[in-house]
Amino acid sequence: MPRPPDPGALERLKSAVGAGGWLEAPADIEPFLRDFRGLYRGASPLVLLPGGVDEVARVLAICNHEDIAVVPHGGNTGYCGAATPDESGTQIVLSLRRLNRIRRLDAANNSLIIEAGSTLAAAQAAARAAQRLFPLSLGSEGSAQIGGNLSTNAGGTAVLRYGMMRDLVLGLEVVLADGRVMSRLKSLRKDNAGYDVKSLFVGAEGTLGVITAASLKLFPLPTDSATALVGVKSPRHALRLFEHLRAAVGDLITSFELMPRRAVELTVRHIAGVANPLADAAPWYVLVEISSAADQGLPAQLASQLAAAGEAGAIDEAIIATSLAQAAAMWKLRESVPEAQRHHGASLKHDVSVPISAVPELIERGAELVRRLVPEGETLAYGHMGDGNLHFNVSRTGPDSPAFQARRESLQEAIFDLVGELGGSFSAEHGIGRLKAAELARRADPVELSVMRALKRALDPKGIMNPGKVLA
Ligand code: 2HG
Ligand code: ZN
Repeated sequence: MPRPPDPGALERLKSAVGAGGWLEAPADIEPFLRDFRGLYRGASPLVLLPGGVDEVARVLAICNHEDIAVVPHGGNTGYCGAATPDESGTQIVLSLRRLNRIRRLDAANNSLIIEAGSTLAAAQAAARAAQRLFPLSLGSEGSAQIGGNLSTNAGGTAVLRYGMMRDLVLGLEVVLADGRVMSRLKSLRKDNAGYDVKSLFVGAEGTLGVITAASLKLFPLPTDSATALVGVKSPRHALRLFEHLRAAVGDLITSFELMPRRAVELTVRHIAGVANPLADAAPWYVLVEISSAADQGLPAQLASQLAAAGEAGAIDEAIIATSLAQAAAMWKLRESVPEAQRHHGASLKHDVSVPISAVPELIERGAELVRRLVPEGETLAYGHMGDGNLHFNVSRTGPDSPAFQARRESLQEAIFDLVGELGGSFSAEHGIGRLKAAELARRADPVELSVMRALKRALDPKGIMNPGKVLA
């Protein structure tokens, strides 16, 4: 069991990272104590900012020896509180932000070795500079860090085509809880040398070790693409459109995002520079993008497929972006929905996934649950329909209130039960962190949970790595 660090241990930790590698003044450490959503406010005696993997290794060796709990910290954009220390004031925060070098880009091998504290945007830019694509794409990519993307197994808007972060990893460098460094940074598509150990650290949210660098997969840079905003009558119509496009253009679909009218209205109202390019207010909207690394006349293809979908009654209206700026404006409309929801008022959030065929049923039955259990709320279910991941959120106009928050548990229980019934997951792309740790303990398959606990004991026998997260 971790215990409070004594002054001597704190001094040893500071000298392990050297001058400029630690913070302890209350004003300096404040930003590390709050999570992005403001759900948690922790305390910590020390924030460490190691400058290299050797320093991370020294820090963990000391913490393991002294039984000091460590909370790895990336860009602090997570939704489940995984990067925030608890309230005890005994946990050390380990920020990876100084590990931000690009170690190697091999264009011929389509791979990039990059350190964990680099932002996702920096990884994308490095790939682009070499005429390659690193496809993970999220609203917070300017501040989210690669280590956090890996540790939460981040998803985003291109999962349908390229997969989640786990699918984009070729190798990892990880510092284990006892300070040993696992250097498994090979950039191979085929490597069957034993168990897939690196995969354990993806989605582990810093509970098994600290990821310090990764070898990531790159792809050809798309040179042809088409983006459209489509108005549809219902999620069932959106599903018909999806099936139509899948049959017509197959794997060229990169993104297929669903939004209700209310989400579009709130975004136009609250976010400067956002407009709805469609003439009529549709009940639901789909943002679809198709792309290819070979010139295939995609705008014309998308136009003719949308026309066919219109004739078949799947869609009501559509506009295809005629410039990169117009496509970017459509993306801004979609990516600003969470911020618009924040401006609008309090919200109850559920990051869930179901098979795409069950998305309409989830929305219909979920909205019914909201009407029954949260009469003062309104459903705002939007997200990555193409991969079955919805942010089934409930908004309340105006400030938060104890009455609204008091509905949280019963609604969450009902939504997660519904998701389970539909063969889905109560945690799709935002992770478990502290927020959903109790749910995982209740909802995971008991045998799978016992395997997770056995892995935790094996890799972190003293329980110093991010205690209270994932496995409560
Ligand atoms: C998105 O898809 C993000 O925009 C955030 O995952 C979702 O705020 C949310 O609920
Ligand atoms: Zn999302």
